[in-house]
Parts: sequence; C-alpha cells; structure tokens
Amino acid sequence: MIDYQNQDLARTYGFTKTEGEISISAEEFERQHQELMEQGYIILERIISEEQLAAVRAEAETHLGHFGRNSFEGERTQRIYGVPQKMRTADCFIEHPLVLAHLDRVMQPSYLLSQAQVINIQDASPAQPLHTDDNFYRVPRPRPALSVATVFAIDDFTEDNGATVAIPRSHDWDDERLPSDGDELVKAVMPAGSCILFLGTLWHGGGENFSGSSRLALTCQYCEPYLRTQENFFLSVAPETVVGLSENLKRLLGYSIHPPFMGMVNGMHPKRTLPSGE
Ligand SMILES: O=C(O)CCC(=O)C(=O)O
Ligand SMILES: [Fe+2]
Repeated sequence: MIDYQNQDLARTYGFTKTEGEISISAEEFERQHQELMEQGYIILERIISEEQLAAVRAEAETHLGHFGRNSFEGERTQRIYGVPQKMRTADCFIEHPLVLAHLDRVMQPSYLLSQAQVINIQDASPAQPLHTDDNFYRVPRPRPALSVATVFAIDDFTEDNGATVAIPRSHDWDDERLPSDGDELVKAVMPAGSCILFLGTLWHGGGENFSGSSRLALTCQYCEPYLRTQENFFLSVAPETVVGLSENLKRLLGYSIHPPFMGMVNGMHPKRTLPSGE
C-alpha cells in the first residue's frame, strides 16, 4: 500500500525543505537542543549583525505608532503587525538559519509562521501577564509544544528595560499548574542581536520596563503545519510580495504543502496561485 501520510505526491512542486547553513558545530547544536528540551528555552547570543540591527530599527521606526489595547498587548507597548508585508529587514530574523535548524528538529516539516511582530515596550510599562504561547490549541498538557517562539533583542535586553522573563522547565507543567510566587523567574538579559528561543508550552512574558528608555524587540512564533496560524498571512501579505521572497519564507507563510496535501489550492500546490515567476 502507498504511504500517503509520508510521501510527497506532487511532481512540479514538491514540499520544500529548509535552505541555509548553520555556523556552529553539530555537537554545539545538539547541546543547544538538549538544553531547549530540558529547560524549555535557550539563548542564542549575537546571531544578528550590527548592520541588520540598524536596518530593522530604521524600518521599524517608520511603522511604530499605536499603543496596545489591553494588558496583554501592553498599554505602553507599541506593536507592528503584518511584518512580512511591511518590513523586508525582518526576513533575516524570521528565517535565521540557526532558528530554522532548531525548528526543523522539534516540529514537523512545513511548519508555519504563526505571527511576527515588532514589540516596543516603553518606560514605565508593567510586566506583561505570564502566559504560554500555544494554550489556544486546547490539547491537554503535559504534551509536546505545538509552537515555538523567538524574541530577538534589537535594543540590549537589561535587568530593568523589559527583557522577556521565563519560568525554566515550566514547559513540562500540566494544565492545573499555574505560576506562583515561589517559582524561579529568569530574565533574558542579552545583548542586541541575540534571541531567546522557547517552546510554546513555556510560561513567560514581556518584563516590566522601569529603565527610562524603551525596549525594541522582534518576536516570531511558528506552529505545527496542521494548525491555524494567529496572523492570517494569506490576507496580510500580497501575492506580489510573496513572489519575491525566499523559499524558506514562502513555505513559512503557507505557500507549502504538509504531506500529503494539506494546504492545497484547487487540488494544486499553493505556489501555483502566485503571479508569474512561479
Ligand atoms: O515582549 C516580550 O518579551 C514577550 C512577548 C510575548 O511573549 C508575546 O507577545 O506573546
Ligand atoms: Fe508570548
């Protein structure tokens, strides 16, 4: 019998695999992976260049405006949504080879970008409520993560400017267990260009900012390929924009097939819907 679940049935447009090389050894990568699975997060130091940071900052500044509408978004926090349409300087964060290598290891092929946001936490902003990022997928815990997130520091993340906080090992908690006063909280204090990468089951949140300055960050969430994404990128990213993107980004935005045929359009690969060039 044909194995329809695992076979790529397409001819012209098969399912695409991650492109890009990582710059660390296989042993170091394996060590990071073990740490991620044990504590629920890892910090990847200085993986974005000064030039890339300057470029994303300049582009973000042209879009930052509104403040959040509730305590989750943060009433003193500015967010840019729809980033893959608006900001080409964010691409190198969304498809960073080391991030994708970790995603390849913990998620099924053709995982999707669920959301991408710039987050600017202003001074005198209270901490964001602690939460997990995949709790709207109502599958009982403990369980494997259904999403993975990154938060990149564009400004240095310091003790007092709102660095992301996380509860180590909380990715293993069941549904009954909620954060309480005795829990260990770590702050992702890290230089600009670094990121905290964590499982969607980990309890975390944006930190309190009492530094006198704002904290600029870029965050991405990725979900298993069979789940609904938070942002509807089919509507927010124009097909004319998608045509110019890398294979990695096309796949992450849903121009991909989760074998054997999830994601099809009129029985065909979604890339066939793109304007000429594809
Ligand atoms: O801003 C941060 O450090 C974290 C943001 C976050 O966890 C979220 O918006 O889901
Ligand atoms: Fe979050």
